[in-house]
Amino acid sequence: MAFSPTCGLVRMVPSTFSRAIVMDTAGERPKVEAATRQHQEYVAHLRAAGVAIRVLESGGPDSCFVEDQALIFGGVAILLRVGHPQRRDEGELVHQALREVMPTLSLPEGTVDGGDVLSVRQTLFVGRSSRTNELGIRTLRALVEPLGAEVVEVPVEFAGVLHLKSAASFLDETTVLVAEQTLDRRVFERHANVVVVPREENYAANTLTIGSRTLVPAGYPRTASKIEALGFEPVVLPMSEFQKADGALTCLSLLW
Ligand code: CIR
Repeated sequence: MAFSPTCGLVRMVPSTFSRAIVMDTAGERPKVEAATRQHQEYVAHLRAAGVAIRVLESGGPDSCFVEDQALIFGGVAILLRVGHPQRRDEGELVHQALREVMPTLSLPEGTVDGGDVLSVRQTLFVGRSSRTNELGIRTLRALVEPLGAEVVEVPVEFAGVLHLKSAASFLDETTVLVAEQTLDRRVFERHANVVVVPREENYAANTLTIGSRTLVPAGYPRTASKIEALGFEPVVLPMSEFQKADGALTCLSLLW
C-alpha cells in the first residue's frame, strides 16, 4: 500500500541554523537563506502532494529537523526524548502540536531520535546509534508492542552515519533503499527487496515517497534513475544546506 499522508508538521529554518550540530566540524557550515529557500521548495512539494502542512515557528539551531522529536504509529504519536542534550528543548512545541491532533504516549526514559526509526507496516526498525540508546529502545518497545508493532533493532554505531534513516528508506512496503557499506542489509532482506545505493551516492538513500512520487536529493543521478526504473517518479529537490548539517529529506517533516 502506498504511503499517502494527509497531514504533516514542519518547522521553519531557524536564523541560528548555521550553528546546527554537525558530524564533520571541519566542513562548510549551512547557510540560512539558502536553507530557507530549499525548505520552502520542500514544503511546496508536500502540499502539492495533497498533504495539509502546519508550519511551526523555529526553535534551537536544529529545530527544523522535526522528525527526531516524535514517531507516529497506528494513529498515535510517540513523543520522544532525543539523544543530544542540546536538542531536548526543541521537543516541547512539536509535542504540543501533536497533542492537539492525536492521542500521544511519551518515552519516559532512555533516548530515541525519530531519525533512527524506520517503519514499514507493523515493523519498526530502530537504529542503535550515538543518539538512540539501549534503554530508549527497550522503553520504546514497551510502548509500541501493545499497539501491535514489532521492533527490530539495527546496529548503526559503526555504520558511519548519524541515524538509521541516513542510510535507508522504503520506497514502498516491499522495497528499501540501503546505502552501500553502511548497515547490515540482511536485517532488511527478511522483510523487503533491498536496492543498494552506490557508495558515492550514499546521501540519496534517504528518500521520501508519497504515493508514486519519490523526493530525491539533487546531485545523485544514479539513484534517481534506479528509482525511476523501479516505477516511481523521482522529484529532485536541492538539499545541500540540510546535508551540511547531517539532515536529509525525511528529517524535515512528520507526516500522517
Ligand atoms: C543533529 O545532529 O541532530 C542534526 N544536525 C541533524 C538531525 C537530522 N535528523 C534526522 O536525520 N532525522
